[in-house]
Amino acid sequence: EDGLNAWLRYARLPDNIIRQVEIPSSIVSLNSTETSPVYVAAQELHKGIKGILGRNLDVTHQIHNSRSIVVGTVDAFTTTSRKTDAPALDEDGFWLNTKDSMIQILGQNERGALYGVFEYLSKLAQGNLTKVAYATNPSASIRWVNQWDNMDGTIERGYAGLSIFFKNNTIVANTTRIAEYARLLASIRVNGIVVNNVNANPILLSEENMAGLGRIADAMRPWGVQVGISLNFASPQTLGGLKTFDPLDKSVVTWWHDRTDKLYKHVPDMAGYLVKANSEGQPGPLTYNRTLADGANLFAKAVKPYGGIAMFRAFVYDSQNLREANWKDDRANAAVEFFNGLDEKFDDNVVVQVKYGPIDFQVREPVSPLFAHLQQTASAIELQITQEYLGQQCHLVYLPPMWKTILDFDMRVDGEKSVVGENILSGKRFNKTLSGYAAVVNVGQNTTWLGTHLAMSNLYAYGRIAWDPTIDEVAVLQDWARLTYGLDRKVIDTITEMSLQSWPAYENYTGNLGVQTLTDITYNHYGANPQSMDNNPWGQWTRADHNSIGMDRTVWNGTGYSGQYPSEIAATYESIETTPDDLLLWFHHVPYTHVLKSGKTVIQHFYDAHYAGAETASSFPKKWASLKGLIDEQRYEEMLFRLEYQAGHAIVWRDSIVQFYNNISGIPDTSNRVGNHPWRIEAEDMTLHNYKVTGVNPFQAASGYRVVQ
Ligand code: BDP
Repeated sequence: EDGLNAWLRYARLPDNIIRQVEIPSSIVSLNSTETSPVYVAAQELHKGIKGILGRNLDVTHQIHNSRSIVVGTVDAFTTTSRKTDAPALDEDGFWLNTKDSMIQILGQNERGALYGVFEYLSKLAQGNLTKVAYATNPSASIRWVNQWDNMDGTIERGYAGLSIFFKNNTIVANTTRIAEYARLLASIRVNGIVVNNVNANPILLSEENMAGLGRIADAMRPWGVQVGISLNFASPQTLGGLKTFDPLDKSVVTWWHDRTDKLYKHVPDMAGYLVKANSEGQPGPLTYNRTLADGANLFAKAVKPYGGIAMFRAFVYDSQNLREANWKDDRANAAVEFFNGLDEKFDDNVVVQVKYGPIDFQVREPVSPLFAHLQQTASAIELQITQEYLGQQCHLVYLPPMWKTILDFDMRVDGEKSVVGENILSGKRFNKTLSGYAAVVNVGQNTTWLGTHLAMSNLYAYGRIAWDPTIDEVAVLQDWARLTYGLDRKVIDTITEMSLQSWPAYENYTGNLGVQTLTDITYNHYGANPQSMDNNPWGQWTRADHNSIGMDRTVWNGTGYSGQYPSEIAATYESIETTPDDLLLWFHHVPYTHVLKSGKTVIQHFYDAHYAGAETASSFPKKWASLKGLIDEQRYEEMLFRLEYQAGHAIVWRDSIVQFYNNISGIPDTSNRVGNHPWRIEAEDMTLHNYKVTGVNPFQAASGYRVVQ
């Protein structure tokens, strides 16, 4: 198995389970148009049942008898004069009733019916034969993914090969993989996708490419996935030849409206736009002294007549003006500062898309305080499935436990319960209709989609969590594991154990106590390079010196960031005593000898955590090896290769970090491991053919400062 089918393998159940399954003899799809989600849903049902049970059911479009599985919208069903107990559903919601001889899979809309079919098949594929009758509705209306695909076919921060969408500055001719991706997304109830990089190339708006977007949308529409695009703010100038891209200039407004009208001719149901402005060198409204709201509203107005939305990213910061020497400078402050005073200024179809933490997808961050400030403005959280700072799919890191630290966090806005997922992103806390989730996925042409098999649990879980952020991340993982690898108990237990250990282990051997991922910050964001985490122009600093470490973000003495939270939370973070250990260095600058709540010093915690993390990673290949013969050879071997690599790389991480801080602090490890490199085989001690021993930069990445080249 090469991974292409992901969790939709529809592998045949064992005979003893199949014998217990009672299933109607036909499928009725209440829509006979081949491109409709309901039609596609019935085909999927046919395919799934054939795979899982080996039964070949008829598909018809009329209900002839009650022994059938009926798929359609509630409306279409009731016009057949049949009765249903389905309660009133929200948009995209569905009703699943397997208790009666007629199985009802009914959606509020066609998309909902399709989701219901995937739910039914998922139960069947897991051998779950319990009869059920229930309705389920999404927590939020926006459940999107973002792709950072470039027009030349490369993918920014993509680790699974070239783009399935673009090649040579145009849209690919063959949309097969695009439709397959839409099917995967539909199965996890994702309803929108932005297909191109937020660092957008205006060429996407050429006549030819707009027509190409139409083909992408045609391939994804049957699966209920609406297409949107990222825009480059300067396009009226760079592509349109205008003198300006000032968002309030008449010719600019006309240009955007005209392009938008043309786009909607090709993609009548386009989801909308996504805009990265005034960040990391991208143009934006601030160039003309206009506000971010002026910029966002320009696009919102253009898509409004078509029901589209303008997603506007909160990831706005000015790296030119950040100075580490200035104790008060702090990139973490940027989003709230830039959006200050704008909450009432955005049009109602603008959605501000906010990264989960205030910096940039680090291994641990506190929740972005901006969620508490956007009370009138619609907002969505931005998560990252592509593991940019988290091992780039070469390391197993199951992300939902990390996402849960954000989604389950109660921001206590005005002293009231304001849990990020349940209350804020659901729109309930501030009475919003538009709100939700976006995740940067970056699948590529690799048959595994994300570059490696186990990384797919993150994509699967993302969709399920966006639908219901209160869902148990372990249960979701196990659903995914059964669908992907079958029902063997040992397989499920082993994958569960490894996955749940993976994020804590990664945090242990990369960056502890909220100090950020101590990676190479210059560009690639991969591998250990703690010294690059200071004096860089991106404002990702640890402020480490010979005696102390951490960013003082307090109001009384530091950058003032903790004051951006609602008062109860601000008070917690303001004081060292009440800040949890795992965010200590995010909020405070302390001596290496500072004693944590755990009783250890900061420096000893660094040492111990790094040895513990690497030890956990070294157990992964052994655990995986115990599954030999229980899963197919191809996926077994490919994953073993990655896990062995991770085990080795975790040692490099460990030794780099502990050596660096041992050097800079001069404080010995009480267990006397630093410098002794347990379990490490020194390459320079081996007999080398065609290799030479040489120096290395950063020095701490190798024991003895030497590597083999
Ligand atoms: C950073 C990435 C960069 C993205 C940027 C963004 O390193 O490639 O363009 O975020 O989100 O994490 O805009």
